[in-house]
Amino acid sequence: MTNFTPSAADKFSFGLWTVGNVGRDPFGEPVRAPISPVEIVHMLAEVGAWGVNFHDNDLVPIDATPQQRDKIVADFKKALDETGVVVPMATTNLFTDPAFRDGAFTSNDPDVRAYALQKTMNAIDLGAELGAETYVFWGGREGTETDAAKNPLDALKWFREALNFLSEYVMDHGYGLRFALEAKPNEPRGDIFPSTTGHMLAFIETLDHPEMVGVNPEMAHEHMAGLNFMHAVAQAYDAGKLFHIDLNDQNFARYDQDFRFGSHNIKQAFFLVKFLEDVGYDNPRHFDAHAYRTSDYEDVKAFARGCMRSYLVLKEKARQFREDKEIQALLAEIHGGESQVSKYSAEAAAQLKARQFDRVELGNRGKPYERLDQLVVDLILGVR
Ligand code: GLT
Ligand code: MN
Ligand code: MN
Repeated sequence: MTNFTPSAADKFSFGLWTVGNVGRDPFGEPVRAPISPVEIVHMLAEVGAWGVNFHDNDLVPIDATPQQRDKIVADFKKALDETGVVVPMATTNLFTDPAFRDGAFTSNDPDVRAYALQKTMNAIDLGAELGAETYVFWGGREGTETDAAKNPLDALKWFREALNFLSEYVMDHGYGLRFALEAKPNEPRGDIFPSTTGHMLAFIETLDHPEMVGVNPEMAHEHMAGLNFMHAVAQAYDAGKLFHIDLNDQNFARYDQDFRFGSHNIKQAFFLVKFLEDVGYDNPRHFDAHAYRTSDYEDVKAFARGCMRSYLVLKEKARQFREDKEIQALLAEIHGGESQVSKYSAEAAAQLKARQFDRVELGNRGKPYERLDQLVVDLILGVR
């Protein structure tokens, strides 16, 4: 039995905005005093995380002078060197500043679209300087409240142009970064586009350099849309596009709660971890969550430790699932052998057409999924 201590091999990361979240919400002021990026790096090292991610302005304030920027970056690098914490991912804040009130790459204002590109190029430089290998695009303000105002075909065209431009920028500078697109159906916009991981996967194929663009699915965001997160992750993986993942938790049909991973939908979390471990997912495991507003910073550490611990506990449960004789015997029975039809040939089609099926008998075949599912529930609840 493991003691569930995180290690670098787990690739657990947190954003500066996650453990550094001050607890502001639409109805209330911050409840925690801001802590500096340097302090956050030390806190992450203390709880055993591997990586730290940031938006440009989590690290460097939007109105910093070049001298201030250089000092902040030097202090941050020193904290990374002292702790061994790495920067796997960086991103751009294209949603807080009022300039982005109608979006960034998809704003109706061409000056804003150009400013968003400029801001992202600078942020990519910053991410590359600190060693990031993945660059996330979360378009929180890319969307509408009224469809009278914006044509989604224009928005898709502008978003595509921006990503094509930035792909060339990255290649031109030899940065070796990969892009990961993160979807969310709504909030803060009435509707955000593209809205789900599935939409993103289809959109990627329309880009000039689809090979360098994947997705960053977030559990809470797919749950907001009422979808099965593990299925979205599996489709991204199948397409070779699971470059990054945002782990957290979320009650269905609510606002973006960004709860501690494993805090709410334990069964979905189990099947997700099982999937990632079964396929040998080896990219960062980022916890894009924040502590309850009731927490102080001591409790924020409990939050961060809890995210990682739940992942590792579920990883151990996934191992037990694989080694459980009763579960495996049931699975073998359920799967019923190899496919009989796969590749088309005229002969295979003719043979299949000639075959006699006992449709009634097929319809009478039950599946012991209740038994199987209860075994899984027992396993998760720790009574197996
Ligand atoms: C913001 C959002 C997240 C995104 C982050 C990256 S910022 O907190 O809610 O889901 O992953 O821009
Ligand atoms: Mn979220
Ligand atoms: Mn996220």
